[in-house]
Amino acid sequence: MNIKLFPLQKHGDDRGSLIALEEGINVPFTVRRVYYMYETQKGVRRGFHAHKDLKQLVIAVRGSCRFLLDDGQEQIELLLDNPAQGLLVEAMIWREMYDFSEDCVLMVLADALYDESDYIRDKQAFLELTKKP
Ligand code: T46
Repeated sequence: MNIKLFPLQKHGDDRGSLIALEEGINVPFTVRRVYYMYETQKGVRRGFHAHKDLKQLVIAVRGSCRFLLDDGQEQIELLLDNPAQGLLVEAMIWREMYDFSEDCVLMVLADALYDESDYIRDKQAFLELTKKP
């Protein structure tokens, strides 16, 4: 599956921790947009879409949540619970996010501006598009 979960270098000292996100170094694309979700309510499931082209790096900067990722052939579930871990999600991956902790802040770096026409929100259409001949 076209995703990657990788460690982010932590600069820690007795004052605390710091992580730098740098284009071309640990962010493998040009960052055109950053957004974050927080105060996600208990029991909420978000996402339910894939992107035609968008590439994103997702980091749980605080708290935790689970991801269901599906490329049309296989599904995997991941727990994001570490601000020193990045989840790179390429295009054409169906995603759902759930089990948000109360304090979860999920930050996302994206390689394009917001564009509703890049979303595939119909699971059946997504499965058709990703079906192997
Ligand atoms: C994704 C997952 C991980 C904007 O106006 N600008 C933005 O940049 C974004 C991301 C959203 N919005 C608006 C569109 C909706 O009215 O904010 C509202 C909530 O967005 P959405 O329902 O798409 O949120 P999620 O959590 O289902 O999905 C988001 C991203 O949209 C998506 O690209 O991969 O987080």
